[in-house]
Amino acid sequence: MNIISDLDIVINDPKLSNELRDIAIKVVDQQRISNDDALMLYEQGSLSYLGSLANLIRERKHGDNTYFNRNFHIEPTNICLYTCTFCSYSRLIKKREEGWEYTHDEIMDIVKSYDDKPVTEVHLVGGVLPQYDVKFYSTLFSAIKAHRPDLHVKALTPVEYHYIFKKDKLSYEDGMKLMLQSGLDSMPGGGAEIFHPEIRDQIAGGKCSGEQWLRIHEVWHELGCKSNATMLYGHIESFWHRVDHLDQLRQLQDKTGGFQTFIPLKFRNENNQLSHLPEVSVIEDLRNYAISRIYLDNFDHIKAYWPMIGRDMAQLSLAFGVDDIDGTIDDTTKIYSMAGSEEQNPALSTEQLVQMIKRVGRRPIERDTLYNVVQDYTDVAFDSDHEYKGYLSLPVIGN
Ligand code: V47
Ligand code: SF4
Repeated sequence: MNIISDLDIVINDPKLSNELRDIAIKVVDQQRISNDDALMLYEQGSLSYLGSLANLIRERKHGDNTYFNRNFHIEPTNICLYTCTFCSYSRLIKKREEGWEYTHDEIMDIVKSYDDKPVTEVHLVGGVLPQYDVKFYSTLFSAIKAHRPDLHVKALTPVEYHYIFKKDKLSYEDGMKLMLQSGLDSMPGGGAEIFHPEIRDQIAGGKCSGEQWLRIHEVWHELGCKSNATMLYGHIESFWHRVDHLDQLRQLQDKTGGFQTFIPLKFRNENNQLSHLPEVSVIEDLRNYAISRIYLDNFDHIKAYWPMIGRDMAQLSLAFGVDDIDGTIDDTTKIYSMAGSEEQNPALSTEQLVQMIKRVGRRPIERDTLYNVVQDYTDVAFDSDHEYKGYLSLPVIGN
């Protein structure tokens, strides 16, 4: 039987321009696309075209596997020295009494409150304050590891590291080595925003530059360690700024191979200085996931951060190149709820996450932070399975 895939239909569409057809052929032939190609995808690629190509890559790399982990978040403070215009935290510096600044012991109490829970990762990140210096974080990481050695510490971003190393007159190399020795396991992808100074200076002035962000990840990778990368899109940037951002990530990944996951972060416009900007549409979100998947051929994973975009969009994103939907996040993460994210109380049990993935015909795989498989839930039944009467194995776009 000759099965015509969605991809064949897209490529053979007589209305498709020659340029877009050539890019599609490159993708099918597993060739890298250029920056000009990426710009054309942003400017002209339809949702169905991009989705078909991104899904082809996603399924080549991972089949139906869809990864998640069991983690919890700690935000040591919601007050920050910097005043990034997109951020819903920074205004609190003037009203410090409205915020929180946890001590070492208070953070350890949060860690200990998960002692009887099967979490594998703590994701620790928050605002930048002077009392949180090299000594504070190195002592904290050591204490977490001493208390629970199996818990993966994914903590801080180059924004904090650049600030604390500068204060202590430490080089990036010496600083990151010290963090590794103290118990840091990996670095999350935050603080990247948009690298190009034309945009970065306007939305994130004063904090580490794009170049410094990339250099700290490079140093960390040279130590044999892993990290993630993000891009905050949908505010004042143009498409070419996004391509420039992706280009710099792809180049560094060619050099080090240390990135695990790319996480596009949609700008949310509540309670910040950019509230006058409309948010981009869900179509643009899906196009952006797909283009990221197509362009970043050397990244294994593309993650949709469900607390930010909501559960329905997270399900949809799995047909547009995404293969990871982050964790169970058994906590209330405030950065996003303050910025107007879809999920005001972002907590999902493992069972709910597994169901979410199964209901769009994918295989739920619990992973640890480094993508070792913890458990394949494909054949694990839950009591709530009978509640869903829909089609459990939806055909997905592309083949
Ligand atoms: O760097 C802040 C973003 C990031 C807003 O590595 C906003 O696994 C949208 O990096 N609208 C931090 N985004 C979060 C982050 C992250 C999240 C989940 C998983 C991982 C990972 C990393 O949040 C910041 C900034 O780019 N952010 N404010 C806003 N209004
Ligand atoms: Fe501070 Fe980060 Fe918010 Fe910028 S995005 S103001 S560095 S918490």
